[in-house]
Amino acid sequence: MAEYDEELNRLTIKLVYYGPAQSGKTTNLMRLHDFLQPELKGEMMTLETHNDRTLFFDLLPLGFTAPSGLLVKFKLFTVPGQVQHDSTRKAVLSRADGVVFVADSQRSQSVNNGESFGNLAANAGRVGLEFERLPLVVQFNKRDLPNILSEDEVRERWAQAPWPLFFSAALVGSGVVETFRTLLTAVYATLDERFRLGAAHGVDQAMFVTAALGRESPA
Ligand SMILES: Nc1nc2c(ncn2[C@@H]2O[C@H](COP(=O)(O)OP(=O)(O)O)[C@@H](O)[C@H]2O)c(=O)[nH]1
Ligand SMILES: [Mg+2]
Repeated sequence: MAEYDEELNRLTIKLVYYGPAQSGKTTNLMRLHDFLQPELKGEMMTLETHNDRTLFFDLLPLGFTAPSGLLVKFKLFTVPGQVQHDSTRKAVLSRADGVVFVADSQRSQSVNNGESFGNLAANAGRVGLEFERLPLVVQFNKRDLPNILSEDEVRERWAQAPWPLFFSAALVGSGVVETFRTLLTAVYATLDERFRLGAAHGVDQAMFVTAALGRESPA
């Protein structure tokens, strides 16, 4: 639920990277941060929790001004993946406008992926998000490693799922921007419904995505 500040005519959009411990959430955020031009991003910040960290940064810290005058900003977060940090995960997930679920492609991690995805669905409910309507992109990371599920296996397992699926190697930056761009596209659709971004504010999907990413990025 994006935060709309009427006085400042400002919309702040919250995007969250969720997933099991060590799947590459932090690496995604760092690569994305590297990719963005300096004027588009705030500093990478961390909130320390016992033996893990929540990372976040502001995207468009000065905001993007829509033709209507509406100011649009983004905040990007990662959650700590360890099972014991559930209260932090809930707090970070609260009021999220969109989520990237980062799964670890290694065969050994299948159970952890499944548990974490279940935890996402449960916590979405607990913080009052309607999981079925939450803009979500699923990313299978660490494609560079041996002993990973094949793309066909992943596609087969997720065949019934409605969410876009990406394959990435965040360590070397592959798939990171593509995943994020698709999330922005999904988030635009729900925000357009709620805040009439197109009709009332003159912001179409392409303008929204380009404002956040700052430039055309590799396909
Ligand atoms: N081989 C490989 N390692 C990765 C990849 N992405 C992340 N890692 C490594 O996996 C470990 C955990 O990554 P991190 O981003 O901290 O995971 P997080 O717990 O989900 O935030 C680190 O050592 C990363 O360098 C990847 O695509 N390939
Ligand atoms: Mg992390």
